[in-house]
Amino acid sequence: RQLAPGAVHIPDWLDPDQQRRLVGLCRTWASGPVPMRAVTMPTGGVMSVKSVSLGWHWLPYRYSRTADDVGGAAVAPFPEVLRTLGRDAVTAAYGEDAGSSYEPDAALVNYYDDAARMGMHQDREERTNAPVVSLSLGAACVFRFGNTENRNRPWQDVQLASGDLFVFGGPSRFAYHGVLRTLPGTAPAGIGFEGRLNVTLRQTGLG
Ligand code: MD5
Ligand code: FE
Repeated sequence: RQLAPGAVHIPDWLDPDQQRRLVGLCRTWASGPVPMRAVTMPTGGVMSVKSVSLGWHWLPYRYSRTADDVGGAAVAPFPEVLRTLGRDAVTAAYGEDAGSSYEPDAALVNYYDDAARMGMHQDREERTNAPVVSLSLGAACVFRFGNTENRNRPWQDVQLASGDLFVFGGPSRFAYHGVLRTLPGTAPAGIGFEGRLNVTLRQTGLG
């Protein structure tokens, strides 16, 4: 479950009930003040993943308090329930001391349909090296965990399934990573969702 120093995968961390509740929350967040949308990159390409942010609005390659690329509405506040979940997640991965000092202030909810993927990239918009917490819901995916140097080999391909926790911290915080494909039809029955959702929690270090 440790893929590399600081990269900890805990399969099935959320029980079915927690998964179903988090899916419900994602639905609520997706219809908040800022609509879930596909981000347009500075190159003009449109991401196949749709996303919505809480706390801070992510856009390439910065965070803002307002949705500057989609109407300018104020971003919904970062919910307390995710602060608690984030601290529990970091505790599960690294222990109490790390968990109790984790102060996430931004969440990114990514929605993948059957065709969506995410190219290899680093998450570098944050001004801290606090861990990123990743929670997967619904359909499984093939996730590529790369190295810190470039988007090429070496990498490790792992399946992330509904309820899985992945924490990326320490030397793995700025590793390249991406989502090769989702695995349609693999969402657990009773979760109320067929696609893939990923919720990431971040500590931006912004005021
Ligand atoms: C996803 N999301 O499945 C992934 C999970 C994103 C994104 O990549 O930027 O929204 S988060 C994976 C991640 C985050 C931070 C660091 C590392 C991986 N890493 O060092 O490998 O939608
Ligand atoms: Fe990322």
